Amino acid sequence: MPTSRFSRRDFITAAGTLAGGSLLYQAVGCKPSAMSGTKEAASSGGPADYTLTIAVKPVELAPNRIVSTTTYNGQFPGPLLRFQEGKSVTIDIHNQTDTPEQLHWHGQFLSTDVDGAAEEGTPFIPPHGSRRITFVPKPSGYRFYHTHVHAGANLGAGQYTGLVGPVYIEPKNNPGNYDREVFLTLKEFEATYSRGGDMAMDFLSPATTVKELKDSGENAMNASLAKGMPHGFEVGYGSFTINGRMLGSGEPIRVKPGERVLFHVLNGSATEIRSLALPGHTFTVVAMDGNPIPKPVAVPGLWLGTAERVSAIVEMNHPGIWILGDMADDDRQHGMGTVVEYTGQQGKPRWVAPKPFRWNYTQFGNPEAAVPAPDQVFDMIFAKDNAAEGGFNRWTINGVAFAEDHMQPMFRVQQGKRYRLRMRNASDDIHPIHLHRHSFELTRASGQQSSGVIKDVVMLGGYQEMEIDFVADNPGLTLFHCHQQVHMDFGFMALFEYV
Ligand SMILES: [Cu+2]
Repeated sequence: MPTSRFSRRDFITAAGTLAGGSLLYQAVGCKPSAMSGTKEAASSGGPADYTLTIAVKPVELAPNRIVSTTTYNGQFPGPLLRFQEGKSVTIDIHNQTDTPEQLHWHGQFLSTDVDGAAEEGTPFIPPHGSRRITFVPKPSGYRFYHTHVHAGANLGAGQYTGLVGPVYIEPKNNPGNYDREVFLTLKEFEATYSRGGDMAMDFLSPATTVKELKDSGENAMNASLAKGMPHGFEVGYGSFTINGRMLGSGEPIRVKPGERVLFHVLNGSATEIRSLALPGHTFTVVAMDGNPIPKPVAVPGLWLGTAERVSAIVEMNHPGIWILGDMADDDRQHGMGTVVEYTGQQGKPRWVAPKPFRWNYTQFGNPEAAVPAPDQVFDMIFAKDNAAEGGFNRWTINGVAFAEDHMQPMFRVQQGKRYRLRMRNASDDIHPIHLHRHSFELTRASGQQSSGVIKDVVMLGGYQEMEIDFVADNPGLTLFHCHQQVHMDFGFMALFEYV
């Protein structure tokens, strides 16, 4: 039974006293409390339910490792916002920086005036200005909020900053067989560029690549290199954190044998794919991107593309002091981990790599169940034009790079119809593909059929194919993009319009 219901007031108090600690989001033993008081005030033009202030602040990642970055409310991650499904909330957003901001409510079905994407028409939060927004949160589950501005070449802007925070929308009924919840936001800091560099994707299954896509991508790359072009810029990082603390510097997650802990894991990276394992333990995945999967599935570890979320229960049945960390040794050693400490155990935290395994989205679905036929199929080819834009790779969807002077909608949909996106990746990079204001159902990954996996971000591997379906049920301009900042900023976006 869940024991964790943070009220807004409880949260604000807790955030004030625990800021900087890795246990910030351990919601233990907080009693439910009424939310009606502030709600009435808001509807009468009084105080908002929540206030988020965007400002540059120091963030202590580890002792004597303090970075300067843009934050929500002076903390990283931003405060955990707990909403109730269907209950209107009013939020004041103050921008204390010199640049216009957008706050995107990732994974929610909102209108374009509050979704938080200028491309859809959401007004900016002006520099040194404010904006009050009101919306009805939905759907229930694990969502998040983050900045949604163009960073371009500026590694001090957009998602390279600390502008990320978790959202949990309480369902009207909340059956959950766990003892408590722990929210984990995975995030890197101190971004720099390198030329080229391979992105690991051998974790994806099926590993099938399409020869035609590979030939096309390799020919384009070889032609570019033959002209004397360098490899396009890629982003790397100097420090890696969970809940803003590097491994070894935060408070451990203290557990008792037999406890069932529900981890809500968010990859808050601007560009990276992350993994997570806990030696000797199994993750039982119950939801992906906040949406329950057809039946729980046990896996030895998690993989998350940029902006993906996984909710998984871990039964604490292997006493010791363990590192819950990224499976990439280098990233874990640079901070991507936290410590899980059983009551009464002593010693140094230990890491043991899990046996190699692959991440197959279709294992979380119903392979047998048929999905409805779509009313229309949109074919999409994603391609890379190496180093074509001032040293950055330019990205195209069906040959077109999205740009400020090139924002006309590429796809037209009609309300109520079901659409299938047949996505083909003619590049060697992995792309976490995101659709705003809607969820989609994964229907095919590298030739394997699937149903019942409902997401808002999905990783498409290099030279691979995938199909996702969505129902056009939320009118208004709808942004579709790769969630990697350095891809979306250099063309990898498109708009759907309702006609
Ligand atoms: Cu991408």
